[in-house]
Amino acid sequence: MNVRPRLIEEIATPMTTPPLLEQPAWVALAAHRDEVKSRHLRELFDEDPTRGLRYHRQAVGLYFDFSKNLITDETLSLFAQLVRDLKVEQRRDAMFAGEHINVSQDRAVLHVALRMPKDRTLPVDGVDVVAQVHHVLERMTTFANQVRGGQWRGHTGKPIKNVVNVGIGGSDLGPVMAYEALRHFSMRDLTFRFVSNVDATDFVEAVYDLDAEETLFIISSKTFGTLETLTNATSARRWLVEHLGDDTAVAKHFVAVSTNAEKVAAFGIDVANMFEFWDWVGGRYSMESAIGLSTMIAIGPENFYEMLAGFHAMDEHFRSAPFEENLPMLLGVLAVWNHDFLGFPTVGVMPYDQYLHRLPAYLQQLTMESNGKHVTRSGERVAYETGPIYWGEPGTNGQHSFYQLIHQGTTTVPVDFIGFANSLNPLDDHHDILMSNIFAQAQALAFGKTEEELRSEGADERTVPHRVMEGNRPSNVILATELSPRLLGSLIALYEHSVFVQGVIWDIDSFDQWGVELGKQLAVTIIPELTSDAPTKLAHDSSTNALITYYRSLKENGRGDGDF
Ligand code: G6Q
Repeated sequence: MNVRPRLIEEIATPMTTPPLLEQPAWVALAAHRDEVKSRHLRELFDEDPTRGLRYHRQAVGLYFDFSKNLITDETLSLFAQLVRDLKVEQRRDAMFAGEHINVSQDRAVLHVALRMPKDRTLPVDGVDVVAQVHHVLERMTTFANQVRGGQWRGHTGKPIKNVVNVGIGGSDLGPVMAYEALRHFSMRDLTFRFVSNVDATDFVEAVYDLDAEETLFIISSKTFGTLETLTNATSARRWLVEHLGDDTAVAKHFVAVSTNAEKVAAFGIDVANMFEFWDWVGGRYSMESAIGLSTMIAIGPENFYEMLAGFHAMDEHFRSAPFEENLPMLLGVLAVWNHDFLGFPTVGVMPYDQYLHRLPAYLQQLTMESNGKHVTRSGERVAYETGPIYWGEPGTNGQHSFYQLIHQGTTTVPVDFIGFANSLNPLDDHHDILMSNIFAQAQALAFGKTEEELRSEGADERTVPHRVMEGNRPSNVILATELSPRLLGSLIALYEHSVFVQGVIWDIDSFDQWGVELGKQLAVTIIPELTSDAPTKLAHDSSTNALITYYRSLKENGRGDGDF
């Protein structure tokens, strides 16, 4: 497959299709919403006893039940039309073909190439990216095996026992989420730590009990220019050199993961110890690239390849299944339905699996950094809601705190419940208790509890209004056999592609992140103003001026009573 990358103008201005709000299917969905909004999930389930089965799909090891959404067959067929009219499938194919669909950065978006099998080829701009990917995977494999096998020795000859990933955002959340998720498969005599925050506490606590002689730092940064990561990496280098008393120790204790060999070398890491990736891998889509080096060391190359196979299986499903059977398409359009048509501003992601406790944070970046955009691909202000807020906590913990609002608050929160048939740590009846809560919570959210039911249960009349659960609150349930590297890959790819589908519908660039870039620049101008010898006259707004001045005086005299 060899494609001519389309010119940026060709992609950014596909004005053969009318804007979203004028799309006939969108207009029809808006009218349809008014009908559906008056319905209750109780009625919809009563009218169709097969609903729970009809609105479920199975693919790539996942059972996806979306029956407890406020939808009918018409909702799905209107979305099928919308997806067709907006050429979502063609845009998907353009991504897989390496076209520059990240329009504002004029880049291909090819995380799907990171998990293509070795026998595939994908020439982009004349280079086979699959061959590049596998070349790096092989280098990672050799290195991971050396560390795991104790052949990679530190400066004093001791094998590595501790691996510290230093990175932030996409260079941290994937590695930490994957390590936690797959800890069961990890090599238990290695210790893994993840340092992301520029708050020194993060670094100091991470290395507090580590022996420098046995510690390997993986400096993960796509650009190798991110202030937080470079600050932490510099502190890590100083810590190591202080402990080992020799500058040359860096060679055996630091490796880099980056796209920027020059900056890696300038930092003092031998590029022979650099694992490469490419500008067509977005940070939040990079956990299965070399950014996953810590994951590979933890779970071993074989399991890492299994994870890649899981990603790839979902890629193939997304690429080939018709809309009606396509899990990412369905998850994506349901998110648009709940957000744009029913007006629900957030999505709760509740994994009922302790190993997935960092999944909500990971998905928060994936979804909100991708689809938190206010202009279309051609730069027009959008006239509709784009990305919802994602948040969540593992069950059952959340049930004892914020689920109250989900059940009885005035805001509706659609929930994605994620659970497994088998526990990796079977212990008495823990797992059935855990899973009974998914089923019960989804049921209670959908069907609620009426006054009549409460009275028939003998509830004290005064408490009846307080105990009523209106129900009609949507949820998805995603079930799988058990958490495994392969399953994790498929689950992440499901969300990645669902984000893609939403982004195409909203006609936004899901693959840039100018808001994050802004954050990287803003602090830099203020840093020099926080030192005691900086000029006292500041040129910001009055609030920022006062805050900086107060901070400086508090820092200098401990009382904050300086002249501000
Ligand atoms: C991800 C974002 C962002 C990025 C970090 C770290 O999609 O671009 O979270 O991953 O800002 O950037 P570096 O990897 O370049 O240090």
